[in-house]
Amino acid sequence: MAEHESLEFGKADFVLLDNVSLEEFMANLKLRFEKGRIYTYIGEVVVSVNPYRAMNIYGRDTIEQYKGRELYERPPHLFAIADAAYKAMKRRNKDTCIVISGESGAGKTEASKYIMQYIAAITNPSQRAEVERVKNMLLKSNCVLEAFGNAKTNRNDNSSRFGKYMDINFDFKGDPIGGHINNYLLEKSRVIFQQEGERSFHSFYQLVKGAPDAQLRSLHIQRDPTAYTYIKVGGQIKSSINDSADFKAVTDAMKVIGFTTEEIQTVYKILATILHLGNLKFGSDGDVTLIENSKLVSVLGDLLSTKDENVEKALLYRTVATGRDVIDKQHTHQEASYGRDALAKAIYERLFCWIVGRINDIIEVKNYDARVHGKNTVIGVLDIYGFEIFQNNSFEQFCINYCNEKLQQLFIQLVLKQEQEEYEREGIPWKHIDYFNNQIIVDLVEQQHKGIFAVLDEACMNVGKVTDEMFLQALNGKLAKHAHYTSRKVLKITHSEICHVYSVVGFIDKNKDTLFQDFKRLLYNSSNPVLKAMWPEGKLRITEVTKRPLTAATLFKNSMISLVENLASKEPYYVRCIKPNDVKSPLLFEHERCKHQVEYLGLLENVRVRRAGFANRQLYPRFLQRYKMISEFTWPNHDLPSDKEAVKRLLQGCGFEHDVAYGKTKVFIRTPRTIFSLEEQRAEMVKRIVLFLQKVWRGTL
Ligand code: AD9
Ligand code: MG
Repeated sequence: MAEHESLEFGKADFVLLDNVSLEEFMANLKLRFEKGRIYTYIGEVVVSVNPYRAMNIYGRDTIEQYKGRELYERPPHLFAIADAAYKAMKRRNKDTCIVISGESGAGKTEASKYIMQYIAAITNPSQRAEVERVKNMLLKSNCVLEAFGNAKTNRNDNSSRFGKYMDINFDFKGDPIGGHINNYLLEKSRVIFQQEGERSFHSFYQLVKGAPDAQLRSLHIQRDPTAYTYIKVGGQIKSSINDSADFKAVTDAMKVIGFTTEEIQTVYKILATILHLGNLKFGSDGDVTLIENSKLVSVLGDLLSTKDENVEKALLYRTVATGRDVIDKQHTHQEASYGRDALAKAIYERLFCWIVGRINDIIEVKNYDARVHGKNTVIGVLDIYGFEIFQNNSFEQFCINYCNEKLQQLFIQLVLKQEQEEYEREGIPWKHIDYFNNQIIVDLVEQQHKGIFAVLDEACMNVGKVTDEMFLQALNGKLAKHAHYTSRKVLKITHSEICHVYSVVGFIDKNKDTLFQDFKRLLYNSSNPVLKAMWPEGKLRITEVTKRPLTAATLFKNSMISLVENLASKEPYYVRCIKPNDVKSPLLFEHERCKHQVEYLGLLENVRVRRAGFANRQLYPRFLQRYKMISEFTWPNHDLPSDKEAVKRLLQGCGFEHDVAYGKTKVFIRTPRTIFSLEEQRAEMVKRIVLFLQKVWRGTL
């Protein structure tokens, strides 16, 4: 258990605390942060505190130190967890996943990148060109996704505004052969609006600041981000990020991944389209709605490769089917603005999903025949948007925070609940450890018929005009008695240490997420094949479109449920990130702030369960299969009445009796050191057996 680490740096594993109390936990966390030890274990869980400074602990030599080592042999590190997940996958042919959680700015995305770098660095020792190519594409995809999916918020200068789950596939040798990315609900409202002090997605500023003059000219864009309404709403154009250099890096990354020139050009045309849309102004002449700056219409026509009059018509009219008749209905001023904003959001979201889809096409596993090469296994890395509460929280925060509750529930299920249930099932003496089970909060949001999402969907189904206010009243009616729901003018959820407050303004609209059909047809009819391919549903005629699409909340809920199912089917490893302060300082450990996170992440309960529990457990036959050669009672076969008796005998012989417990079907081992020692003895015996056999073969015995 990292004994080589001196105690001056605190305890490397919280399980080793003298007393498991919040005070001791916090003192250890603080001491380690101040000494530059940002990682600490709780058994196999890594607790990480954002250092807010460059740390010299991710280089080649550090990677070498962790490669192939057991968790407790080296100081706590993300690399050790990555290695453990990799080893488990390789040794046992099991799919594993690494779940990274923590609030916004706590360091999840950085952690996910270090983990991927580590995996890339330790694989493909024979330098196969194809594997190198795959690894390079996997790493480069991060840079592209961050450009389009991340933005500066008031919590984090590089905040992920989408959830990302990436599978890396490995062949039987343990080398990466491909991957797949799932993305979750992009915060597309940011395309048209940002809170004060925030920015839109990096991609826009990168284009305006970094694109060569000729390219900007062809896009009709000026080199001045403040000229574009949509990306200056937050009043924050600058950031700690170098947009101009990033433009080049992202374009290069797209090329390396395998985007064609036409595709890359289309990507930038779409960004330019959005910037121009934001500047489009509507006016009216009597009853007629007009576009004031009509010059922009031809710019849009050019960028979208379609006729100007089609653009103008789609912006000002919508086609409505009344019985068998189809008529063009003119938008009011307000409807036209609404339509324009919906279009800007929709094309950005579609672009983002298309980018993910293209990356997936390119990185997906090809030419792998499982019958020849054996099963290909997977390590999944989950990096989502962290829990966040701003001055003003809307539908997006509600979804993001629900997603975090869902992941916390998975952690509870796998780490706190199942663990305790297993001891009870196996008949191991056990004193139950209490924890707050947030299932009730998850239910409050997602339950069928009664949950907040269900009430929202119901409100959106109503044919008449439903306002956000009416939705809130419906919630109050249905949930008034719920212990964790409070509401007056806002929607409020309280539990343990957390209180989420949301304004319901915009919920109905964002949930319905309507985009006039006319826009879909406009984009589908573009003569740019890349753009056209993004809008296949534009093919439908107005009379063919009848089915009501699923709401944003339902789509998100379904994707979260399947994400959690997927994670639960794999062997999970956890990284729990903590944000030490709100001012991005490397020196400040804000006690209350950190304590709060330790509490709601359930870390103390994690230590308690872990400490009272056992690091390792194995079915008796499996245990024997691996270690039987180290005992004369079990090698080559035992004659005891059961495998359980045989395992007892073996462990007694090794002197580990005090460190184990015998369940009904499994042996439980308390400390990793015992396993380590068993492994050493086994390796020694294997060596001896091999030598012995070699001598037999050579006839020298
Ligand atoms: V959010 O939920 O996407 O808003 P994250 O992903 O948890 O959030 P992120 O990884 O983006 O946070 O980290 C925020 C910032 O903290 C980074 O941009 C770095 O400046 C800083 N950071 C985080 N981890 C490290 C690290 N290991 N070393 C140095 C770090 N700096
Ligand atoms: Mg992030």
